Amino acid sequence: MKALLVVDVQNDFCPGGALGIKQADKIIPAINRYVKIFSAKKIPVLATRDWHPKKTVHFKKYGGVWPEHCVKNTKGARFHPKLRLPKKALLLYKGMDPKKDSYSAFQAQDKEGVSLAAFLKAMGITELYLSGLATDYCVKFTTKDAIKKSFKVNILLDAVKGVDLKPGDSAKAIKEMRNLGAKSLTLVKFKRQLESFGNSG
Ligand code: VGL
Ligand code: ZN
Repeated sequence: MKALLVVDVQNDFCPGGALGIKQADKIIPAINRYVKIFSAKKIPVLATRDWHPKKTVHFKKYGGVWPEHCVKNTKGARFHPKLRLPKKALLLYKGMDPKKDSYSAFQAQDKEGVSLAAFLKAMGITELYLSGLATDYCVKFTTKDAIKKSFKVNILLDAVKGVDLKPGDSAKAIKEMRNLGAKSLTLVKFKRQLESFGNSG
């Protein structure tokens, strides 16, 4: 069984946001296309949001590396208005702990505190398709955790974008993920694979 993971497609990570990633909004049409395809195949779609308290060591002001961003319940923390998620999408939150950075979606949980891993287990999911922001942080750390937990991972190259605090970080992250065993693909290749997808994923 497969699932599509949409990572942190939030206003603050897009141009104009507090931690705006260059051209981050350009991947949203691709994400929407993947979402449509997966939904039509009845494959679960899960979406995470970076969801910080106002005061956290994740922010520069308190010793971290980032400007204040994605503070829970603010406009910056909302999904980008162009993102189209299915009504049934599972919504997860991460970064709530004021004492640490948490980048991986495996540190995310739903409103009731159910973790990503628990959801995936309950749904019998063993293979993930990753999209969203940022390639060199959440996507990378999620991939590492997923592979450690024996999930198959596919990076949707046309549906991710990185911060590149240092130039080349995203390219390096993709190399790293592929070395760990993640596959990478784009919509064209993905559509070719579709033939082999069953209704049950
Ligand atoms: C992230 C930077 C700051 C991420 C979160 O999850 O990719 N990146 N906070
Ligand atoms: Zn953050």
